[in-house]
Amino acid sequence: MLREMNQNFARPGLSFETGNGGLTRAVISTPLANGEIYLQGAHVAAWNPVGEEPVLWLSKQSHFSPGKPIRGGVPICFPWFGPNAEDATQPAHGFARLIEWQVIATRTKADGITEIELGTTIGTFKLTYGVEFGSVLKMTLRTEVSTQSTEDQVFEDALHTYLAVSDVRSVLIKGLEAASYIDKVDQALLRPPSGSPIHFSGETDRIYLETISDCVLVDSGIQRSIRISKSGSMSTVIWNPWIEKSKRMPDFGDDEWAQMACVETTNVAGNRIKLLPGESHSTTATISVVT
Ligand code: TA6
Repeated sequence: MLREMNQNFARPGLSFETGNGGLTRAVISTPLANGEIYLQGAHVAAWNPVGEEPVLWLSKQSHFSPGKPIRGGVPICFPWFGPNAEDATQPAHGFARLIEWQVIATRTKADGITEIELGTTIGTFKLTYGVEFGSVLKMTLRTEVSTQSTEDQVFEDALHTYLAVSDVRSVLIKGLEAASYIDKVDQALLRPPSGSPIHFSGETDRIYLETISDCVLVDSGIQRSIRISKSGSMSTVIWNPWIEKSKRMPDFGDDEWAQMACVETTNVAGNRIKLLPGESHSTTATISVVT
């Protein structure tokens, strides 16, 4: 399988190999960037521009087994976010991150960016995911509703990006000062805009609504700022589990909470999406190191 995959899709700077847990991954190593993406969940597990420290965080205790989500990198949440509203027995964040996607194409673009395109089908939804590994990381999830569908379809999507930070207590996130948010740590209350950058001092789990803003994560501990730009996304989720929740997650080291912050590019809650048969929607997140 690997040999055939490399025959069909490998190219200079991109090859397929057996990764953690025996899962198949594409490894990218070019003059612009290094990266990894697992076929399971079409899960971007690593990315850094050449010369830069890792930008994505990955738990040292992550599962790497079929049907289980990888902890870190960029999980794809689809067709719902968080627990399933109708059926608590369904997997959190939907199926997209639990199944193996198919490689559709790989390309080296004129500017040296290496692109991989994967696809899968979930019910009446056809998903394609294009990831560009370059001096910036660009991820586009395209959702299309089959023309065979007899009714319109509603879904939530999220590119659930885990960013690596020096210490989350010395991080600020700018860009959401003017957005109202659902505070999942306080009874899911809807709170008004805070008017100031986000600072982490405890478990933080917020869904910012009706916002198209870029975010900038300022990490004063290593003098690095990371920009998270987006298109086709009306909500942004900010998450850090802090101490107690980290201890309750078997695939999350007890002390790892301080080294990560999630800035998630989403369409969730009141910003969920409705498509008619044959319609499509694309959600794009672009991650760049700005200093
Ligand atoms: O993105 C925030 C969140 O919805 C949190 O509530 C937390 O559950 C996190 O996602 C991780 O979810 P997971 O199912 O990957 O453990």
